[in-house]
Amino acid sequence: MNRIILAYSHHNAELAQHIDTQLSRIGIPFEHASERLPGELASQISGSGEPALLLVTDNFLKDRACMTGMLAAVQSLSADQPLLVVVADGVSENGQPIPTHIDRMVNALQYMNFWQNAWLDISTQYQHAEGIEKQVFEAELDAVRTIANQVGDFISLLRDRGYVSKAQLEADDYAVFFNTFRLSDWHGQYRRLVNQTKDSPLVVEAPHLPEMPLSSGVLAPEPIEEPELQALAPEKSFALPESEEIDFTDDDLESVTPDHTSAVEQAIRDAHFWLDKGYTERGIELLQLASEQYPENEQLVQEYQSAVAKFQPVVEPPVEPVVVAPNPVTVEPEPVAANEAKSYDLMGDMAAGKGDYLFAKYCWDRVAELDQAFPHIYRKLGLMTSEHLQDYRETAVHYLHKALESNSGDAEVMLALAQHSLQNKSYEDARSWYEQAISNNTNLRNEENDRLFFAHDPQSPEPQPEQPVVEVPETKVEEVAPQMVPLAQLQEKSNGPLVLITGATSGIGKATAEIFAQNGYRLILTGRRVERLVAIKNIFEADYGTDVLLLPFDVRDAGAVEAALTNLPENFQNIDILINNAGLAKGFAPIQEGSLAHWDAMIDTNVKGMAYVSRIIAQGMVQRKSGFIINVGSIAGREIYPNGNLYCASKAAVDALTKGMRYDLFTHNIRVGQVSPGHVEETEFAITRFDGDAEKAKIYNDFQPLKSSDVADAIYYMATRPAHVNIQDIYMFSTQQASAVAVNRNGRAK
Ligand code: NDP
Ligand code: 8X3
Repeated sequence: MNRIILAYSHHNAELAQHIDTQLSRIGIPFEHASERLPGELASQISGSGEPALLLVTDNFLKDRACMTGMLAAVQSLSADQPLLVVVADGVSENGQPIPTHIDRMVNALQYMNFWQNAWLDISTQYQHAEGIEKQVFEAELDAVRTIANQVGDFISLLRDRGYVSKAQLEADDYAVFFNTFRLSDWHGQYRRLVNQTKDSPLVVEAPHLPEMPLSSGVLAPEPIEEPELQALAPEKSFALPESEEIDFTDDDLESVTPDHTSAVEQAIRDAHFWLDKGYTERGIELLQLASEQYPENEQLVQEYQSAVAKFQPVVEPPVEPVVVAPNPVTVEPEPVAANEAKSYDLMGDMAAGKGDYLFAKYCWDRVAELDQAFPHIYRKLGLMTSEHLQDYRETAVHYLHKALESNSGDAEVMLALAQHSLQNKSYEDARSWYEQAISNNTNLRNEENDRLFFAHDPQSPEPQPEQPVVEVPETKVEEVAPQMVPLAQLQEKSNGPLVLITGATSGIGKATAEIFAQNGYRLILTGRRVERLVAIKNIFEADYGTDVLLLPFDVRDAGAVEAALTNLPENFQNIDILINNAGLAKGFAPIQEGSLAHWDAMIDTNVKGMAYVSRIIAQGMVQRKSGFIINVGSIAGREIYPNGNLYCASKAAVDALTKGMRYDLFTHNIRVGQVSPGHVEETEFAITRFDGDAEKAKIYNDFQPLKSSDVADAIYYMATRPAHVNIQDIYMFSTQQASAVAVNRNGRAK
């Protein structure tokens, strides 16, 4: 890594230039990225592989080119691409500052609203457009809709990752900047330069940067005269191990190496700086890093322990199940989740008010996921979906029943259920719901409803209409009623087998989710890309009537895994089948050239992530004395191939974990098996392995590999054997592959 991407909206170029000017005085090389420069801004950040400083302003959050793909770009940054987010005032057209706030979810609402309105404006234009112009508007509508859907998540992501204000950036001579990019030595140089500049401006004042057009790419750092450099004594500062430093090439600066004692002192000083300013997480992290590096230093270890004892409860509030406390005053709702639920609720109201019912459903679904007990949420979902989203009828019925769980006498909900029953030709149910509805609220009784719901009751005292208003067959109730009983169906479905699939956003995981959805299973789907999960859920609900719970989390984050899996809604707690699929390969290099970040990503995801998820799910399975865990291993766990080193090691670990878990669980009546495929296409495996390099990722062009659906098939086969059969491993290749290194690449066989 040789540069830092400085990304911003062109409206804020002046601020970006100011930061560049300040820091390039000591040779920090920035590359400017804005929506006005060639290439999509998001891919300038994610595709570069470089660390980035992102200036988030009101202009940025309201700019289509800035926001397109930005959520995915920030999510996709690898562990060795640090990101510093600086939130700063935007600029109005007449140069006035526009404050930018993202610290509360309600702030996000403002931006969600902005994009919703933008979408509505464009859709009005779209309606009046014709021909090619219509196509342009169509593409625009898609893009703006995506941003409207993502802006809230983007702001949440920034809040989760952490950000600083412009003032915090500039505090203590850009300390946060140097800490984020792990440039402690450079911080010393910078502080010294700033002090020298103050003391004797004529000698070391930074020369003015030439007027530089923003399209100039890497801005050349202002040269610092040799004598000035020598005058800068090495700062005693905490430095991370060399391998974690960014590889800048200025030899003079690299020669500055701190001795350990002073490094420890500096680490403690820096940590106190952050702790005192309220950045407890950052302070503790610094102490932790330093004490890991110098474990023999007692003072450091003590400092770390006492900081953890003093601040940790604030940093990581323990995730506790909600319990009914004797004194309601002491049960504070978790404010962030509560705010978020409120914001999505409002967002849903706005969308429904504007007739965007699908988006309203999405928002209210999020509310229900965040807080099942959110007042009236299922009522709203049920009534709106019943009235406006015909394709979601089964889902609507599910919502309505959930609504009755919190208010069993809700007459409007009952009337909606009566209408659904009528549509399903369940005339007895329809009449029964209607009778309950009108006995709870007589205002709902009218002639038309009477005609509708009593039309097929031969016992009914009500007058039979000559021409029924709705299309109903002339058959008798007894003949048709048994055909469909939605409530019974629903109960059967919500008691049906439940499958949790990790990494369901693409490839094998997604194909596996689909085959289980097609066969009537209920699903819990996980992965990091929320928008993908939402799209999959919507399709499965509409096409297969599947009950889907989405749990977006990173399997590498043990805390997130635990929080998600130990707080499952009641009807999603008894997981019958766990499919541990989330995994990846990163890099393809001999051991001596391997990237530490790649190695960490593979071991943390493929091995530790799998273990984190299995540990929690196995606890419930042991209690229930049933369950099936299927791990997605690989040929790479069985045969080693050149340059596969750490990936192969991680998959060999999956093989070992599979066997180990089987030993631990078989006496509890739990089956454990794995599927070990060779090359599989229709996945993002290769593109991920080669860091987005599409050329390198073309590894399946000259032969026919397995398809993701083939592997899904095998998994489904394993999962559906009789209870006494445990298939331990399915080792499968395409016909044109004989081993890890023997592939017939003479063209795709038909
Ligand atoms: P994909 O890249 O298409 O799918 C990988 C899935 O894993 C995605 O859904 C991704 O979701 C998820 N994932 C990755 N990292 C994480 C993480 N940190 N937290 C949560 N989810 C994560 O590739 P495949 O479908 O090919 O890969 C699935 C499994 O199959 C992997 O274990 C892989 O090793 C294995 N495999 C693949 C073969 C192949 O040739 N394709 C052959 C043999 C085995 P998101 O990015 O949204 O988080
Ligand atoms: C993926 C298959 O051969 O690329 O596990 O390792 S391979």
